[in-house]
Amino acid sequence: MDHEADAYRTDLMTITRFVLNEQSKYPESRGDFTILLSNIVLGCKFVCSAVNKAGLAKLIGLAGETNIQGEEQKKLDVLSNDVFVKALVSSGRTSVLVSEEDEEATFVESSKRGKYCVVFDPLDGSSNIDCGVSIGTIFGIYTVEHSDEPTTEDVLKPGNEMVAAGYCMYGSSCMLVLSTGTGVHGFTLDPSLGEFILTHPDIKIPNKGNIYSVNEGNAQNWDGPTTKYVERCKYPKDGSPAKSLRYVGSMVADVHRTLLYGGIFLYPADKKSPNGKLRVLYEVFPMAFLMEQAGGQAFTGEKRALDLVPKEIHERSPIFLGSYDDVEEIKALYAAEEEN
Ligand code: AFP
Repeated sequence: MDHEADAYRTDLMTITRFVLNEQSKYPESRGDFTILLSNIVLGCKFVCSAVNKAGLAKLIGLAGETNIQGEEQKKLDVLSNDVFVKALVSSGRTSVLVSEEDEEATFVESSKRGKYCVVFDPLDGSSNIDCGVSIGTIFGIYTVEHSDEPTTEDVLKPGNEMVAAGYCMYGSSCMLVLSTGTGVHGFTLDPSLGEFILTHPDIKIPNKGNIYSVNEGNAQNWDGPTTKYVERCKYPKDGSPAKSLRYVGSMVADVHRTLLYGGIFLYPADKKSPNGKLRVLYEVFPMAFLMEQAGGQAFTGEKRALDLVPKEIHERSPIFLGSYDDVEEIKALYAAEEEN
């Protein structure tokens, strides 16, 4: 056994250390956010372990329930939702929870209430579970106005009021990407330690990328600007090389790649789904928050994504997010269409 190397590992920047360091910059802080985050981290570790064991534990398969989006729930979705709801409530730091899996918001009982609201998709990309493709948890955190009387209004706020957002990707490695409003940082789970270690400090998305990511099967129903944009990706007019297409169909995986390599992820409106598919509170907002914090942009086809004000907790919105210059291009196409 290499004791010297082992001792060196205790010097690593774990996510808990990282958040405690951040907290120490705010002398008035009482550690509530650190406690909340450590409960989210616990939930992620639990789901990661369940995802890894899914085949073994025969967790895969339908649980016989249908969620409010009309999708069949898989056992892992049900489990992940239970894991996060319990972890968040028991943190004693939350008042309102909104989960993709629950039709109504959950209001935490008064004895366990705290000053935060958490919106989350406990297991996004669940149609990819059975074939072992990367899936993930997405979350966003707000502060509550009056923790003695929380209401749905506490989460029906624009994304620019989020205090933190992140996702955990259960892939070839388990990675948690987090922003508390001061940049984006990536932590990889070291399974032997059970700790998330800072492996990707201060992630910055390249200003321009050579990958576009979209479900092209919907192309016949797209609007003009999206059609034009994708056409340009394939047949650039300025003589630059065509962009590559990559699409997993699991938002966490597609956005993670976009964040690290640059490029653009699109889930536009189409004739069949005029509001697109992705949910504002727990898909669009957290990913838009991370993109902006990494130096990219997120646009809905009408406005900056984080300026949307949702009216319902499960509202959807079209979304174009990624490298700054790539999003600028699609914004210009929408602006041109408006002028005509
Ligand atoms: P599932 O959870 O049903 O697999 O949906 C995943 C998702 O919400 C998001 O993660 C993907 O980006 C998007 O839907 C993929 O949608 P399409 O299958 O329509 O391309």
